[in-house]
Amino acid sequence: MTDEPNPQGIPMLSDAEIDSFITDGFVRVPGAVPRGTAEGCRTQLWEASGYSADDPGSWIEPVVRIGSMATPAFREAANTSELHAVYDQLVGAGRWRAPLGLGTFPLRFPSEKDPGDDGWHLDAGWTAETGDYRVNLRSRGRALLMLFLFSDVGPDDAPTRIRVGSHLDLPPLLAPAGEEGRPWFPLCAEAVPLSAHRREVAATGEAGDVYLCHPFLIHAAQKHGGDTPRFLAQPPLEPTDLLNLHGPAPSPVERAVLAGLNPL
Ligand SMILES: O=C(O)CCC(=O)C(=O)O
Repeated sequence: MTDEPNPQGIPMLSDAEIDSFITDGFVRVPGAVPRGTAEGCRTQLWEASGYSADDPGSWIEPVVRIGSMATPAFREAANTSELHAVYDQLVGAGRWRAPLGLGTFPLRFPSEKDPGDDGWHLDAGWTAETGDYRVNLRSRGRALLMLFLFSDVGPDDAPTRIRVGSHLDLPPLLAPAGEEGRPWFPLCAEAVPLSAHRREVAATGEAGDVYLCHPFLIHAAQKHGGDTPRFLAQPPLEPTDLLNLHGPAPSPVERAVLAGLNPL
């Protein structure tokens, strides 16, 4: 984050961080959620999981998924002034909806078992009337993919894997499909091998860190080989409208889509 806060005294992303969001597809905001708030959220997630933090014998499955949480602690976590400032920087002021809570939460526990949900993918934008998940070039339904860390996540604690720059591979696949977009499953089947050459990084960090990712970023879960259960939320940031790819001042999310369409 830059040393120069905005006029309200809130830290902002530096120009270099915005440039790396455009080329890499993500930026980490350390301490975006105060540690005490993140710890309070984690306590509520333990209660919702049915497992006990003090009893590893109760951690039976490698992954427990919690749908959504909208208690004051989670609303606060999603809406810190620092995050609002960064949502403005990446998506545009007035172009996103303040989250009413957070979810979903894949909670990952140390285990020898295969979690069964660790395939590479991008997240879908919206659900069509037919029930199928879809994605379009103007990213209907999703302004960002966000990864909220609610536990300290080291390299062995099942950090989400990210293919750096993979969001740039999607626009040429989506452009011919126009506003209707493409069904999510066959889109992943095409995009995942295309991005296989991309460098891989792990979304490690501390409880309270948040990764803000381009909506087209290819990512994957992984098996937990460490000791500390990994607590994470992976919500979308909802847009107020579709991306505008012909405007005079494209946002960083839009600039990345344009970069994918017109590589240098
Ligand atoms: O658990 C993770 O690290 C990521 C999970 C994920 O990408 C998903 O469930 O869509």
